[in-house]
Amino acid sequence: MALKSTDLNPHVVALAGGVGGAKLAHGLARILPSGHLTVIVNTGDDFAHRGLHISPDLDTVMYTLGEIANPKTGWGLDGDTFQNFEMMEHYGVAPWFRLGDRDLATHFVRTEGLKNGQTLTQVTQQLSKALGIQQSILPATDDSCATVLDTQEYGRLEFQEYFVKFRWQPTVVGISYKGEGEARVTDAALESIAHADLVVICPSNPLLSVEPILRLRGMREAIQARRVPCVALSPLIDGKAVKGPAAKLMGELNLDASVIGIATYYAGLIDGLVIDTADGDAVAELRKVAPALSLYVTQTLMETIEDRERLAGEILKWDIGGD
Ligand code: FO1
Repeated sequence: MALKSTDLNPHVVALAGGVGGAKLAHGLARILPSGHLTVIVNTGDDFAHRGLHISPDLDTVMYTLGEIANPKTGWGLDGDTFQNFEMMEHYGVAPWFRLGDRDLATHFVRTEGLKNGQTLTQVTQQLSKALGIQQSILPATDDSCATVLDTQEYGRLEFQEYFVKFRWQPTVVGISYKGEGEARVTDAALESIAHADLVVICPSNPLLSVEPILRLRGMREAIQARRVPCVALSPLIDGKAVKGPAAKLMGELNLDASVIGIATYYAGLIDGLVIDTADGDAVAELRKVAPALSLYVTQTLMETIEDRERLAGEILKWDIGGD
């Protein structure tokens, strides 16, 4: 099913998590007119740290769309300083989670807003508006839905302990999505899907960034009810993650860390899968395991802003199901 040809400027809903997802969302933001892109963001990485409510994926998407993200790390603010952090070290209490001096303002405003009864959706709108961002950035839920990892070495770890403190090295034997079944998709997120012409699952970690969104009550049904194309981009190229633990984690959980594994993971939800040219030789195998899945082979590594725009443009022009 192709995008309705009348949709010269479709309404796109992108599901995104960390750095990789934010890059594609940025490419879509740069080529779609304002008001045509909604980014629904994972909040399973959120945690309370030194009294602050931290929402890393919301901040990464916000800073990336605002073109003020640190280009080297993908998270935090470009050009930020860490004097607060150095003073903490001076006191001998340096935390393992580095918060930049300007980045702190985001956490202060968010924590204050939530304490004053605002929802995470409202605070995110306030922050992104102040940053001049045209697109709608929505937390997938306003309820808490922390992702917890069961590890061989340390037992249960909160997401940021696993990801940052232990640099995602522990061996994961299980993942639980706290709030699963209770945490609800926000009305704003459901509304955006109800008006979508295309749903894009960004090249984020399927287990850590996308699954927490899909597990929310009502999300899968909302996507499937729409009967508009839903496409995913593989976060793996030639069996490796561009960044982060996706391949390692899939291996630890006995999933096939390849485009075949990604197609299988999203089976029943997606109509199309975008894979890198490095995985072109997997097309025959993909046609066998997922005959109804449309495939698009292109360069999916996004190293420049032009890469992000090109890839986003190819997805919008793709006649899904036409292949
Ligand atoms: N990632 C790190 O590897 N080290 C950090 O010290 C760190 C601090 C940090 C502060 C604010 C923020 O929004 C993100 C931060 N991240 C850091 C990245 C974050 O852990 C990940 O981007 C996501 O949670 C996973 O996608």
